[in-house]
Amino acid sequence: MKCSLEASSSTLFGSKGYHIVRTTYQTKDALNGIVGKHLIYTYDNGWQYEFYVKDAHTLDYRIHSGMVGGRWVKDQQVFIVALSDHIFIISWDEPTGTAVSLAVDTARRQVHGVIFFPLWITQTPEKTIGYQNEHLDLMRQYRDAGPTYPKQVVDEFATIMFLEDCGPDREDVIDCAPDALPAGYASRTN
Ligand code: FER
Repeated sequence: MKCSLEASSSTLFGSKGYHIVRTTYQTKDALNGIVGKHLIYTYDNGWQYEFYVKDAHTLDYRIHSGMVGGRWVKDQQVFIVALSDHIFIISWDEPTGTAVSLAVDTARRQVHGVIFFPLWITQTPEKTIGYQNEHLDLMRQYRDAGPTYPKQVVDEFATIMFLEDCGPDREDVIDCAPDALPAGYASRTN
């Protein structure tokens, strides 16, 4: 694994909406095993999720069931690192204030997710359901209004039921609400 392509401290605000500092970087090739992948997976608590890695820092996703089932998002900016050629960590902070870190093992077809929900989502999850991209300012208002604490930390394993390589930069992989999909879409296995 190639590391330390660039060893510098970088600070940026702006498009990501928050503040990230990282000291070392991997080469883009390190992410070849995850960019373009499309996964449908089910957590051990029964929650079913789907994501598509559109490029090395962009995720589209749908939530089929669970506390915020019905929620879907395009162009979430994320941080992806490789731990091996088939193990990746994808982490991000949502406009809602939910923070997520997913460890994805494409060879063993396993995910481990840690989701840190602010208290307002646990209390009123329905506020976050739907197509987030049309309500980004509202989500930030809810986030800033809180309450944030105590957070609900969901620490769960999931099994990848469906995995395909769509290649990068596609807008048609995730482009409608979960309930607009054809019957059986999310229960496919391969
Ligand atoms: C996941 C767990 C949580 C995931 C997304 C989330 C795309 C996001 C949750 C939220 O913002 O409510 O596995 O995959």
